[in-house]
Amino acid sequence: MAQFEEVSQKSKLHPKPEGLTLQYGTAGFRTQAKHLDHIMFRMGLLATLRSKKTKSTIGVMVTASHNPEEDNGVKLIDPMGEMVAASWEDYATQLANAEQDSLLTALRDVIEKEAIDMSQSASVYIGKDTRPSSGSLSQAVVDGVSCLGGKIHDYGLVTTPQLHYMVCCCNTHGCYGSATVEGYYQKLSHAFLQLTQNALNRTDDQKRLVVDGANGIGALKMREMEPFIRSELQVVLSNDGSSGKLNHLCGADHVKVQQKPPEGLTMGVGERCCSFDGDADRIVYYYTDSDGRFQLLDGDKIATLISTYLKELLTQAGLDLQIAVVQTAYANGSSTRYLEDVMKVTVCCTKTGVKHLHHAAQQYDIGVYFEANGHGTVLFSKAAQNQILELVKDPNANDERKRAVKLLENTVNLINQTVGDAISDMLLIEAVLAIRGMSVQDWGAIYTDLPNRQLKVKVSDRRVIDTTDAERRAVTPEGLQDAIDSLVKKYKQARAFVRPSGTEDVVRVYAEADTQESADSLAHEVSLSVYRLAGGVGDEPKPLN
Ligand code: NG1
Ligand code: ZN
Repeated sequence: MAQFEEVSQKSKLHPKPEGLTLQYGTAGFRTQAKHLDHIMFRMGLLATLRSKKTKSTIGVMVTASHNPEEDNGVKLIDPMGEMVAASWEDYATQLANAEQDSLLTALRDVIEKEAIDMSQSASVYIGKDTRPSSGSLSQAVVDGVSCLGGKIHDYGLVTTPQLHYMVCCCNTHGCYGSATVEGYYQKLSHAFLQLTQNALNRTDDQKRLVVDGANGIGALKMREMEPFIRSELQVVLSNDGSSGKLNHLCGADHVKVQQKPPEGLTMGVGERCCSFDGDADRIVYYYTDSDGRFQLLDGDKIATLISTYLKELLTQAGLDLQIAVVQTAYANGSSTRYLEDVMKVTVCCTKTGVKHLHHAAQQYDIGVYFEANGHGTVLFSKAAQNQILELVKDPNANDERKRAVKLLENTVNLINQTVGDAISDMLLIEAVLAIRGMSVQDWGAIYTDLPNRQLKVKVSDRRVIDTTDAERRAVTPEGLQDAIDSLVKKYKQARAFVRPSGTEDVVRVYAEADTQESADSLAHEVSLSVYRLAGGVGDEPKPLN
């Protein structure tokens, strides 16, 4: 077939370095940009096959999110804007690792297994972040798609969630919104302005928000969106990419893991601030309190704020819909306790990685999911959305119910249900705070986080660690979990777990306890156990203080 001939020819321009193997991990392929050209070309091929198979538009996003500027990565987006189906992750890994001369065989294998009709047309949406390598890498994706005759829409620089949104808009034929960046701004800003009409007498100070754009695509897109929302939100943009380096000492991951403010940002006492990550699918908030202490409001605090707000609206609207919060093992113990004991909402814990949370959240009428690092969104089932829309139209509903359901309707429209979205989450948080008349301090005081620490340990092969119970217990190597259990017993209100990272070549260690000193010390001791029992490399982990 002529198509295969072209694949064979073009693939020579995107050769695979012999022996290099990569895995489609928690968030697609992610490594140093210089190793990714062949991966991009091949993901262009695979996206085209996926499009033929699903008879829908598929997305390909070139980004390495919060990772360093020198890295890059690629993620495939399925028709409804969600992460690509798990079975296709395996195809992605097979195609990526096929040596140059067996690429066609690997391709034919997918076509055969999935019974793909190669005469079917294909359409692929492509987006990229602001990394220097993203331009040529997204061109390699284009090459892959065109070899197999796929139609391409290259959106150029967009945030990851914007591309997810475009794919969903396209495949729902405009029901979700119009598949343009302008359409995205219009949909979100309209819902935001409708919501903030319910907040009375806000001062300019209350409308002010300091945003750390991580020197990435989120900053660019925030600038574009700003005129649409200016009357209700005054964004002070820092780390806008004009001088600083992407994700370097800034951005959501830095702030969350280091538990300190980003560089390049001036924070007045009590001022509301937030940080995006490098592709704007994560957000965390923070402020400095009157004692000069840094106060972080992470994904768990966001989930709590949003689920409390939604639960209240459901009661006011008289709608009987089940709401649940989905977390991972990294969720602060205080947040889980607050949600279960005080808020009385269902809490469910899944493995790390958005696809697991997303899937779990789909099981409820309303599923609020957030990773502690600030990646998350809210999913409304079809039935829930229909009930909301029916009540909006019900002429017999009283004023309280009408107001509440109108708020719910606009909240649904403001949320990017395809994936966690820093811009959409930010606007929702701003609207909720405004409607409820809450300051960032009020929000922070909902519950007090248990002091915690996250560390990384280098080992020779992180796959020696196998986990169970949503990654909260290590099954292998032998003796590691026993060691962790006895360390945890030494501290008060303590919890610790370890798991191999899906995006970096490290083992992650998490510990929490009653004081920061205890959390730090426990995290260090657990790191030492990992180092000793799981094949640590390099120097032994050193104590933090
Ligand atoms: P890994 O490297 O598997 O821990 C990290 C984050 C995930 C998720 C992915 C994708 C932590 C502890 N882990 O995964 O939550 O966001 O990156 O970006 O934050
Ligand atoms: Zn990201």
